[in-house]
Amino acid sequence: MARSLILIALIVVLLGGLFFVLRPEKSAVPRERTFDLSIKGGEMSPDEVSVHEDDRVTLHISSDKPMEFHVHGYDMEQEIKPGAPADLHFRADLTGRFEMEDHESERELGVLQVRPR
Ligand SMILES: [Cu+2]
Repeated sequence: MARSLILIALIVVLLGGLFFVLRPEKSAVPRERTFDLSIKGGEMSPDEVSVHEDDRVTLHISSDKPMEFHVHGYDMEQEIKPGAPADLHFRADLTGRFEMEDHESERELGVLQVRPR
């Protein structure tokens, strides 16, 4: 009885290990990624967004002041007003590091990092 329990436990551990070893690389398949970006007093939190090439990205942006959110490289702009968060949707088809900036204050807020797949 004890022996078969040990055997079952061993098999469970082995299968668990196999699952870990054989599971697909997390970055192998494009994913849906959503980030909540909050801008307060000219600082954005988080100030870095990191995704993989071809991920489908949603930036949900809120700000305590009216602003013009700009993602360089992708050249997307979005007006944000206090109390009215807005979303930016895009496919991360350009790799590299891109500045995110407030054109209202011409302030760098953070960086979008897109890693090659
Ligand atoms: Cu800009």
